Amino acid sequence: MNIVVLHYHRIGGSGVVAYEIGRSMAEDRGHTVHFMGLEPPFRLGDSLTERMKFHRVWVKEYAVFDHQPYALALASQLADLIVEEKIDVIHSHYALPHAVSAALAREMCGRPVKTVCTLHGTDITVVGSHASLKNITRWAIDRTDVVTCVSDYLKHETVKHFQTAPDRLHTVYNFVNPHFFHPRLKLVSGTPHKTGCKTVVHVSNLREVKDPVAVIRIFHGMLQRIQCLELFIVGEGPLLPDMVALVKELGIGHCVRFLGIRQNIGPILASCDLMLLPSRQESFGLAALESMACGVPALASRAGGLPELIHDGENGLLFDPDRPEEAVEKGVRLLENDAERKRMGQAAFESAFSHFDIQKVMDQYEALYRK
Ligand code: GMT
Repeated sequence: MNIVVLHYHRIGGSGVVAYEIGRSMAEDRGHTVHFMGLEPPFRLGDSLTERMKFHRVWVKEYAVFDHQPYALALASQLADLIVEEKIDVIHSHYALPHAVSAALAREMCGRPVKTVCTLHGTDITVVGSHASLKNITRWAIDRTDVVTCVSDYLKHETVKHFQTAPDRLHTVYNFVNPHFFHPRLKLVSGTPHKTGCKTVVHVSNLREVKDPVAVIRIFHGMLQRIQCLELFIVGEGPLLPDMVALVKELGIGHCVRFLGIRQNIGPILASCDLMLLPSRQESFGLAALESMACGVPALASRAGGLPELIHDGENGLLFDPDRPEEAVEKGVRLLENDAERKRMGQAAFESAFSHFDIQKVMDQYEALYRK
């Protein structure tokens, strides 16, 4: 099959999922995959091949525009690509604007290409359901042949916000690539940890929905009970200044390291003891799954789709996001109990690769493409 993948290139879950599906369809299953966007997916590097191509979308700058019309430029150039490359399937990641551009391109080019859209989260819960974009989001969902959601929670939210018929929505969970996330990646030397200290890690784009300021508060609570403890923050985002200010106010700068954006986070995750994810909204929580795949249990909020991958007390820990003291209590208990942490880490690893195995998920996507 000839497949187009419409993706966001910035570091983030939907970009990772889009790239990994494209890569696997090309490398493992022999399809030809055309990534299309403003920049190549961040993991693509120089691995372009005859089966894996990238098409940059050109956007015309013009003084009349306050905002460049990316969605329209994408639709227009996609219409050409569909015809030139005899495209069979367009797979949009994140409804806006990709599913809209795909629907417009199909209409424009006259070729009966099929469309798939994977809804990732805030494209439904925050942006798509906002009054300013609701109609166009519903229009795009209705015109897409196959719509997938990364969790049952997101499926439920889509039905709630857009009254989509539930049988039009397929839950296809996210997955993890063992090449990037695995316990064997644990750093044996060159680890940034202080000797003997336990380590907590948080990975996100530090936006409001992730509640990254709560990470600092919960960590501070843990620090009252465990003397030698370090926190690593991976990522950048709008709440970074608030986090830095709180660290300073609490006087815990010597225990907190802001690592910024990292391309390869597997070795960092695999070298930590606990992943902390206090999100207020999380349709799936790919960062939690990546940490589980590294054998590191996640302590996460009971929010969105997180309980679909984390089973409290079995392969990780859940807490009420309105009760940070519950997170402190559960986190401290696990950090102080090496045997239990090891058992839970093993259970996390096993569930990451049994329930979220990349090839099983690719079977599901490929079956939907064929359908
Ligand atoms: O929807 C977003 O906030 C962006 C998106 C991303 O690109 O990181 O995150 C969503 O998609 C991920 C991949 O499917 C999920 O793991 C995240 O849970 C989801 N984020 C939210 O729902 C807040």
